[in-house]
Amino acid sequence: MSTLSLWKAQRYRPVRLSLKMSAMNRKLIQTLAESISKDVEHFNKTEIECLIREFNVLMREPAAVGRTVNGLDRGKFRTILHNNFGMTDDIIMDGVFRTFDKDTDSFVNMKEWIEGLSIFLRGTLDEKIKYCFHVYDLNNDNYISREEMFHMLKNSLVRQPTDEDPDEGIKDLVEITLKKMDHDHDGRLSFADFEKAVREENLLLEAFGTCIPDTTSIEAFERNIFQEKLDQ
Ligand SMILES: [Ca+2]
Ligand SMILES: [Ca+2]
Repeated sequence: MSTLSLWKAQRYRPVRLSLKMSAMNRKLIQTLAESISKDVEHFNKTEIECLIREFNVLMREPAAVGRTVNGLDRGKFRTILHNNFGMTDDIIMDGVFRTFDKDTDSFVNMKEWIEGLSIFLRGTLDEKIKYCFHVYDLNNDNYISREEMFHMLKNSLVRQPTDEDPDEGIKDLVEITLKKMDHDHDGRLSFADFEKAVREENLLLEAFGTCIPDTTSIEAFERNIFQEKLDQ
């Protein structure tokens, strides 16, 4: 082989290889999207392909040393919520993480990411009621207790420095909220209580802290993932 043809072979082989790999990748992503789309509402197949690519980009950022991980960990997930949706409340962000991490292995895998986003970005009222209840049920026992309400409200309210006993004000707020939402008067909110109250007054959906993004940040997030990628 002449030097020139050797040079050509070396030069072109990797290119061909990477084209082949990206074709394989494309096929793999299409197959994955096909299978995920059977279980996910609100996204079409092309959108799911975009979400898979985005997930792969997010996963490429370095994980903790020496660990192979199968999804986004809590820290990475919080950063995404913070940077894209302006969330700052740690208790709420952990709650959102819990609703995404359906198999409770402490990682949000690709399917959990896409399923979670379908409700987070495009959920119906029914889906959002279930989602918010789950976010607010901090210990996962199917009730929002007085203690949980207190914990969340205390964390989310801006306190006045002049308040003598700020906890008193929050306790009052918990009691007012219970009066409004605790339909069966057992001193805690079941899913039925929560659902009934929210159907009567939609604003109560986020009674214990903002956990659904606003329209502007949803639009920006979707534009970034769907449109720009589709334009390429
Ligand atoms: Ca998981
Ligand atoms: Ca609970």
